[in-house]
Formats: sequence, C-alpha cells, structure tokens
Amino acid sequence: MRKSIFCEMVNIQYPIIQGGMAWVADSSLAAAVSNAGGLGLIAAANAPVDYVREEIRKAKKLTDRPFGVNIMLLSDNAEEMAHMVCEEGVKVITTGAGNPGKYMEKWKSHGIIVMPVVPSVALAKRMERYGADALIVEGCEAGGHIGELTTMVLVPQVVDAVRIPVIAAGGIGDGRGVAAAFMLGASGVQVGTRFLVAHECTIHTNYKQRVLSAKDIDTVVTGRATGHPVRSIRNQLSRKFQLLEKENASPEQYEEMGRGALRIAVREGDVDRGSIMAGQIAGLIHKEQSCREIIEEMFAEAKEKIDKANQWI
Ligand code: TUI
Repeated sequence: MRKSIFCEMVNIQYPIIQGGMAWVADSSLAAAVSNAGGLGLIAAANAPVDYVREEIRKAKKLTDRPFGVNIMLLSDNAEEMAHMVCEEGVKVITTGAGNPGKYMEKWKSHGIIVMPVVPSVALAKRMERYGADALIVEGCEAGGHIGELTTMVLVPQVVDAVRIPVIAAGGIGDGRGVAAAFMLGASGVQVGTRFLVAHECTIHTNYKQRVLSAKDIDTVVTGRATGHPVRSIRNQLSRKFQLLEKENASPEQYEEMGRGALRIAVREGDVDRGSIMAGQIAGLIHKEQSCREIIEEMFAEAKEKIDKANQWI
C-alpha cells in the first residue's frame, strides 16, 4: 500500500484521524489510535490549560508516534490553549466550532500542521488562503456541534474548491464509509463515534451502552436557535431542550441547561440528565473493540469494497 499525501504529511500509516471529542479524547484514546497507525487527538475542549498540557505529556509517554490536539474555538480559554500547544511542541492541530484565522501565523511559524474543521465551501477556501495544510470537512451526520450540510454533498464541493488535502468526517463508521469518502475525493477520514466504544476509550460504560444500543433514528439535533446546533442521542435532556425550543427560550436558558451536561454523561454515566453526543452512524455500531481492531477492520473492508465496485464500474 502506498502512503497517501495526507499520511506523508503527518507521518502515519492509515489515513484516519480520531475525532477530537470533548471530555472523551484523552491521552489514553489518542495514544491507542496513534499506536495503531492512525492519528490520535487530545481534545482541549473547555478543559483547563494545565490539564490539557498534562494529557499531552502523558500521550508522549504512551506513544512515540505523531498525535495532535483539537482546539475548540468557542472555549473561553481557546487563546491560552493556542499558545500552550506551541510551548509543548505539539506537531498537529485541528480546530472546531469556529474560525482559527488569528492563530494560524503563530502555529505555522512553529512548524505545526494545521487542519481546521470546516462546515462550508466558503470557510474551506478562507482556511486554505490562511495557510491550512489540510481540511477536515465535516457533515451534519456527525455528533456534537455541527453545520448544515451532509458529508455526501459537502466533501466533493470542497474538494473542487481547494488544492489542499480534504479529510471527510461525519457519518463514517466502517469500511464502506471509508471507501465512499475516497470516492468523494477525500484523502482520509475522521472518525469519532466508533471510537467512543473502543476499549481504550475511558468514558463511562453507560455512555458506551447508549451508543451500542442506538438505532438509526435515535440521534436528534438541539440548540439550532442558539446558533450552535448539537447532535446527541435522544434522552431526557434532549427532550427538555426540545421543549425549550418550542417555548422560544433565551440563549441563557439553553446555556444553563447545557452547562456540564456532556461531562456528567461522559464521566459520571448520567445518561438521563447528561448530553450523549454521538453521530448518526451510532446505529451501525454494535461491538466494543480495540483501536487497532477498529482501524485494521475499517481499512481491510474499504479495500474489499473498492475492489468489488471495480468489477461493476
Ligand atoms: O466542533 C465540533 N464538534 C463539537 S465542539 C463541541 S463542544 C460544544 N458544546 C456545546 C455547544 C457548542 C460546542 C461538541 N462538538 N466539530 C467541528 C465543527 N466545527 N463542526 C462545525 C464546525 C464549525 C462551525 C462554524 C467550524 C467553523 C465554523 O465557523 C463559523 C465562523 O466563525 O466562520
């Protein structure tokens, strides 16, 4: 197997990034994905800067392979986080939930590979102009904070609009999804939801069980009115959010209900009052595996599907 441009760029074996899932993507998960030949990510999310710094140091002890950090730009400490990753010698940065333009020059001057998540062609073009090395193009099948367009329509439009490599994200959970992403012109994939049930993923077992038992229609999008729509598995909290929407609640009311909701689901296993962020592909995920099994199975299946399609097309 020849290495793709994207694999050469970040020096990994398989063109797969593990999603930078808030409260989930820690040094254990990131190192396991990197050790299996993908690119693991540590999520900075809303965590304290020194906590993320420690996670980076732990990951360096757990793997000698490349890994990255995802910076969530809606966070109050995004700016401080943006500087800390330079101090810690992080090699790869992905960003989410905003425009990282103001940090690009600094990151590039530190030789960091920067891959913003984009939900539109316009932002993709802007990020390319700012010097992004690759783009993670995320469709609204994804879990967590999402844009408007599906992976199927967004990826080929961005591929046509930019010259840098495109990584497809949103709705990819097995080898068929990987094969489809490559057919759309992507150079790699980002996968979140399937890694939620990895052995090395340290989230509460109640959260894993909800992902494993989810059916196709079990995720919902709430918070559209706030400008920050979020996809999660339907539960008591998502129903409360839907009621708020009906009542045209204020952004403050949403914020109050949402505060700490992801943490209590992920860490305490409160899957009634907590937010169970996951993508629509959860309905396809039925077993817990190691990160290595997940990655090897996905790429073996992708190869098989592409070979098979070759007979007919
Ligand atoms: O960021 C994500 N997924 C996330 S972040 C998160 S934490 C959170 N919790 C509650 C509310 C909001 C955030 C949970 N899941 N994915 C990457 C992603 N980025 N999806 C969409 C975007 C995005 C949206 C708008 C990227 C850029 C953007 O730009 C707007 C602008 O300023 O131009």
